Amino acid sequence: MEISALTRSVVKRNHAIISPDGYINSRVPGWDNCTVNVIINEQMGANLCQTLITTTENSRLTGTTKASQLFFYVISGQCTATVSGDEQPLKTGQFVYIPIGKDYLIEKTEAGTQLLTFHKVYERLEGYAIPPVIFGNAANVAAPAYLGDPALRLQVLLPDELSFDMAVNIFTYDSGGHLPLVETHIMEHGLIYLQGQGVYMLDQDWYPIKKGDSIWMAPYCQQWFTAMGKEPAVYIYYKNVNRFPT
Ligand code: UGY
Ligand code: MN
Repeated sequence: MEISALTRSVVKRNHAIISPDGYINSRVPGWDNCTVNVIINEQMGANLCQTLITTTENSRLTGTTKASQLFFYVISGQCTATVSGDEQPLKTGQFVYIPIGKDYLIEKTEAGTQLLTFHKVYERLEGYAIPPVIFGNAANVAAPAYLGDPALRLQVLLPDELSFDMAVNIFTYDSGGHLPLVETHIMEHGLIYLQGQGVYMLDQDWYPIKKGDSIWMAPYCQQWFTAMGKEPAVYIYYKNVNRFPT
């Protein structure tokens, strides 16, 4: 029998690991007939929000983005997304970016569909328009080697333009591939593992990580990862970008 007093989740001042064994559901107004786990949030000390939604066959998620822009990514399953009247099917690996001030509706959900969301308060940049709605598919995004290492591939899902203040990227590491340096940076991350396993170093602590685990890294949380096991390790992550450091 498993001992229920154990977990791999940790919540510290500048990083957290949230593994599914610790999930407790939240009820979110407007997001009906689904299970919502709020994984990263300002209550934790973060400046972003990350949730994981698991649908039934008649889930309906509706609302209007206000201060925060919203990014939905289909981890598995399918649904449709309607933003400002434009309805598009979304299957595994597809996503929609919803800027501020837009009505959205997610419906026609296959039972058990898993949706990831990232939310960030949008910071306007003088002289630049608010970004448009973007529907996309990770399968169609180039995966160049990261810093010249073919064992690491980085896909950039949102346009690399100054009007965007958040990036969402997919990082793939072949088994044995690792970050080439310990990153120490002002940008914050939220992420979830889509596949594989490995070991993450966060602020000089070492953690085994696998598919389904999420991580929050505050600004300046030191970070390094190595992939291990029989398949590549893949995570999708958020990063705040492109604004003047105050
Ligand atoms: O974009 C990044 O900062 C990325 N290389 N960090 C990470 O994967 N922990
Ligand atoms: Mn980083």
